[in-house]
Amino acid sequence: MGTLPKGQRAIDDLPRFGLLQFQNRFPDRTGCVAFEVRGDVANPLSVEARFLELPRTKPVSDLHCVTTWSKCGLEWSGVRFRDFYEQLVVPEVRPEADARLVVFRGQDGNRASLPLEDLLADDVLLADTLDGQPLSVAHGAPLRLVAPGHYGYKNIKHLKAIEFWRDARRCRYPAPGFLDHPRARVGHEERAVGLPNWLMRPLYRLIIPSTRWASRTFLERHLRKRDR
Ligand SMILES: Nc1nc2c(c(=O)[nH]1)N[C@H]1C(S)=C(S)[C@@H](COP(=O)(O)O)O[C@H]1N2
Ligand SMILES: [Mo]
Repeated sequence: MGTLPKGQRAIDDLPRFGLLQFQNRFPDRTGCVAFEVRGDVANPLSVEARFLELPRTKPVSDLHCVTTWSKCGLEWSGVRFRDFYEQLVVPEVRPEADARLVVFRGQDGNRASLPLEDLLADDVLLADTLDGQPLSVAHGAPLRLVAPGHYGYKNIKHLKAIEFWRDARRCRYPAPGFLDHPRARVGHEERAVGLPNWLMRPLYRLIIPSTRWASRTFLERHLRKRDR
């Protein structure tokens, strides 16, 4: 077994996880991949079938939540963000040269931003399957970002839009700003802005059990209603 990044602890399951205000919100459209590409761009585009023409890859990676849990060895598949950017975004959507801040928006209202340079790394994926199955509602149907080098909260699920902006103020994180590190690199333990990790780790650990419980309870209720 490899060693985990600093401050992380391995768990055996993959919980549905996230900020309290999104735990009772669910995607309307989960059947097939469909999202908007827009921002400071020449030609905004709705992507559906075009996604299926992009080259696919099947990486294994670890998911590191900023609250300190890590789930190792997740088998995703999908399209490398870099291939999506180079083969579809650059030639067709044509972002302005300095539009290098990328915002991801989920159908549940959650959102996050990352610098374009971080997203062009080899291991960043737009994933539509986990363990060989289409993504579940719990884990991001129909499409999610998988950026293993960045804390979980940057890995937006249920993607409905990917935006390329010049200005970082385009994305207001749905929690106090100091909890949104502009890069949130796991390897540099960029957990919060201006607060030390010795403080953030135990505070975050406290909220894991209640978040797990609430996320699961809301999901079960949603699936029962949906399947009735
Ligand atoms: N749309 C959306 N994406 C999201 C979240 C969310 O609540 N909504 N939670 C984030 C957080 S905090 C984490 S740790 C991971 C958890 O992914 P999982 O629920 O598949 O385990 O998703 C991230 N992406
Ligand atoms: Mo998280």
